[in-house]
Formats: sequence, structure tokens, C-alpha cells
Amino acid sequence: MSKSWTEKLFGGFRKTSDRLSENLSAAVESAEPVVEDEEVEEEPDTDLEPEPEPEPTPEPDPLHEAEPEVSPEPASAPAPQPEPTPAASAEPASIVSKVATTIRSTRLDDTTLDEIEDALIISDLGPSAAARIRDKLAEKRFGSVITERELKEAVADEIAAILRPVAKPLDITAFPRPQVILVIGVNGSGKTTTIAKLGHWLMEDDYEVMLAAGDTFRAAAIGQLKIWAERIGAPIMTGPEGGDPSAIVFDAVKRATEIGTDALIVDTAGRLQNKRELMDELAKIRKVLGRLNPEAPHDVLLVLDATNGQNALSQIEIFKEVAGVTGLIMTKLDGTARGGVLVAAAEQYGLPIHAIGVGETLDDLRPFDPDLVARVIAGVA
Ligand SMILES: Nc1nc2c(ncn2[C@@H]2O[C@H](COP(=O)(O)OP(=O)(O)O)[C@@H](O)[C@H]2O)c(=O)[nH]1
Ligand SMILES: [Mg+2]
Repeated sequence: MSKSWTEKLFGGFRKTSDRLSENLSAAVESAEPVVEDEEVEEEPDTDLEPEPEPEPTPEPDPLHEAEPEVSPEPASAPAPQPEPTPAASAEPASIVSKVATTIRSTRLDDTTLDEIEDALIISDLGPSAAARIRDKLAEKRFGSVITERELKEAVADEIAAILRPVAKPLDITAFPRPQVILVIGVNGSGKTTTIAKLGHWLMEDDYEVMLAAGDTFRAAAIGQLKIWAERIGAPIMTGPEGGDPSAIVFDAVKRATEIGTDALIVDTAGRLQNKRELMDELAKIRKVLGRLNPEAPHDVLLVLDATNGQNALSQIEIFKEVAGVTGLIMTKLDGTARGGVLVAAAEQYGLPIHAIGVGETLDDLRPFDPDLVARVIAGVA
């Protein structure tokens, strides 16, 4: 994993992490405070209420953007503490170390666990993943005092445990070639862009790639894929606007087979307003493919837009039924606070997640790294 990879992903996920992170912080905060640190009582005016402080993060953190932890308390709040910025080094050491030790903590009792579960649900992880994470936390740590940071780490561990089984790279193994990859999803989810990114990715690994413009519904869709094909230097099979996608797919598979292309990536239209029509079209494509190669399509990738939050889940439901989805790619994780839906999808459907999209350029497709993504979602990366 190169440096820019992580930076991009971290940058892309910032809002996502803010969301769950904030919700978890709120859960800790609203729970009964646990005053763990005796030093704190020396602080004037700092009685029982531990203050909602900016979290002191001494280690360098490329992501760290002064977490918006709880904005200024109204009136009655005790005097604000000095900011733990580098400038604080001018302060007497004792104050600095005191600030560093006033990290919020909470006792993991039933009330706090309820709040954590709620925080997970409103962060789009879904009720079933939320319950599972709650149970695991209870099992491992019930009753113990835990800092906010430890809580987030523990949540990240449980999220990773849910994501690991679904993290599967998209391998090109088809024999005979080509491996036919059908890309489906609703309009605007990022199919065409993802096809370009995926093609580029495979070509960088020295695979030969061909694209097929199976979305003949709009001329613009064909033109868009043509431009991408040119940019990545891949051959493309197109047909007329309004033409029969299965005819294009037929020609494409034939040609790709003749020249021994490794991967044929097929774009499709995502008209969902008419489920029957979509189902018929995909069934026809499948039939044509099957005539040329009984194994094809080898992959049916559903592209989901993470900004759709819970809607992404109903799309999985529908496309699973009409198209026999074999794997997922989640796009637009750079522009959303809804990365939690990845966890819900993994928990509910168990479909492989092959990659994630974190931007609009060719290099913005990332392998799905469950541990990294879990840490980013939980706000500890
Ligand atoms: N920010 C961001 N935008 C994306 C991503 N993937 C696709 N898009 C944008 O989403 C819009 C729709 O993408 P497109 O590939 O045309 O979707 P399609 O209708 O499913 O083929 C375009 O403006 C893309 O640039 C992503 O990972 N991040
Ligand atoms: Mg498209």
C-alpha cells in the first residue's frame, strides 16, 4: 500500500469517520462520567463533570483535523482548558500532562452499551451489525471503564471482524479467456467511471482489457465510455444508441475470445424504474453470453453509491434478485458521511466487496482493506 493510497483513503473517509466517531463520542459523553484521574481534581472548577475537551492526540496524525468534538458548552460550563496544540508546549509541563489525562471515559454498562448501539445504527451500520458489535463489546469488556479512544478501537476491531470475510480481490482467473465482468447498478451510481478505473487497474497489472458499451439507452453513455477507453488505451465495442445491448456483448465476447483478451468489462444501463425491463435485458445478455461461454459472466459487479446510505441496501436486494450479483464495489466514499453502510451490507448480505471508489479519477479505485476501512469508519485511523 503506497503512501498516497492511504492518504487518499483517509482523506476520502474523513467525513465518514467524523460521523461514527462523533456519535460514539456522544455516547461516551452522555453516559455517567467516570472520574478516573485524580490529578483532575486539582484543577480549579473542574468538579465531577469531565469536560468535553478536544482529544489530545500526541502522535502525528495526517488526518487530524481538530475533531469537532462537542462545540462550546453554553454558559454553565467550567472555564475552558488550554488547547493541546503544539503552542501548549509553552505551558508548564504539569498543565499539559493534566490536559492529556482528562480523556473522557465511561463504564461499559447496559445504558452505555445501549447508547453505543444507537450510535452505530444512526451511523448506517444497521441494526444487526450494531447488535453484534454491542454483544461483542459486552462479552469482552462489560462493566469495565474504557476511554473514548479505547471504545473506538474496540468498535474498529469488531467492524473489521465483520468486514474481513467479505474482502475479496477481483481475480482474473477465467479459462478460457476472457473473464467477462458485467457491471450493473442504478444510474449515477458510478458504473461507467468504475469500469474505467477497473480497466486501468487491471491494465497496470498487465492484463489485456476490452470494454463493451452495453448502456445503449443514452448516446452520452456510449460517448462517455469511449472517452474513458481512449484514455486508458483499451479497445471498446460499441453499437448505436438504442441498439440491442446483447448484440454488442455478443460481438465483444466473440472478438475478445479471438484475440485472447484477459478481461471484458461490460457496461449496462441502470434503469430501475422498470424492474421487469431491467430483468429482461440482463437475462438476454446472460443468455447471449452463455451461448459463447457457459461460464460467462464470470463476475456480476454491483456498483453502489455510498451517499445513498440505506438505499444501497435495497438496491442489493433488487439486483441480487434480477441479476445474481457476485460482488460489490462501493463508490463515492470520499464525499459521504455514510461509510457505515458498507458494514451493514457486509453483515446482511455477505457478498464479496472487491473495491471502493474514493474519487473521480482513474487512480481513485482502492482495494478493499477491511482493517484500514474499519479503523477509518470508527475514527481511529
Ligand atoms: N466523488 C466521487 N465521484 C464518483 C465516484 N465514482 C463515480 N463518481 C461520479 O459519479 C457520477 C456518475 O458516475 P457514472 O460513472 O457516470 O455513473 P453511472 O451512471 O452508474 O455510469 C460522475 O460524475 C462520476 O464522476 C467516486 O468514487 N467518488
Ligand atoms: Mg454509465
